[in-house]
Amino acid sequence: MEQTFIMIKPDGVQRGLVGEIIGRFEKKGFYLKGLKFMTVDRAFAEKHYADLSAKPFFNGLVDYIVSGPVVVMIWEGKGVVSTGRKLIGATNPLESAPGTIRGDYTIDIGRNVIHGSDSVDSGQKEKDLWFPEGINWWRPSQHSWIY
Ligand code: FUP
Repeated sequence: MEQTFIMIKPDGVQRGLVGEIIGRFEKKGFYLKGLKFMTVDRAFAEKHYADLSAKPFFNGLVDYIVSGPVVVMIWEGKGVVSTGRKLIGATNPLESAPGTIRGDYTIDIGRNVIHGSDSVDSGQKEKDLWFPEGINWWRPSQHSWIY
């Protein structure tokens, strides 16, 4: 089953948007398969955004990601990569449609609240980077006491 890596960035955590964001993914019907609250150092943030290292905004982007705790998650479900990106909205919040997370909660591209993998392949790479220990999750059917 398809999986994607989602990060609630430091501004999303500090502004109290964690529950709202998780709720949107849950209500859509995706499964939360992994979740951690963590801070990262510059080397780690640079690795995550390595593809953007030549961009003029790269250093500012790294400053932002290391500025406070982030919530990182693995979500699973049919079409979760592309539909997750639809829930998130366009990179520039001023161009994100109302009803999307960025469209509803932010106006600044440099403080755009959330990251989502842009392909199945990058989702796998980001999962390996952020969850090197793997994810430990079981289906409720294997544990009937959940019901
Ligand atoms: P996205 O996949 O929507 O997160 O967008 P990108 O991978 O293109 O960009 C990663 C992050 O870089 C964005 F979330 C915000 C930041 N960024 C800027 O700060 N300025 C820009 O002009 C473009 C991106």
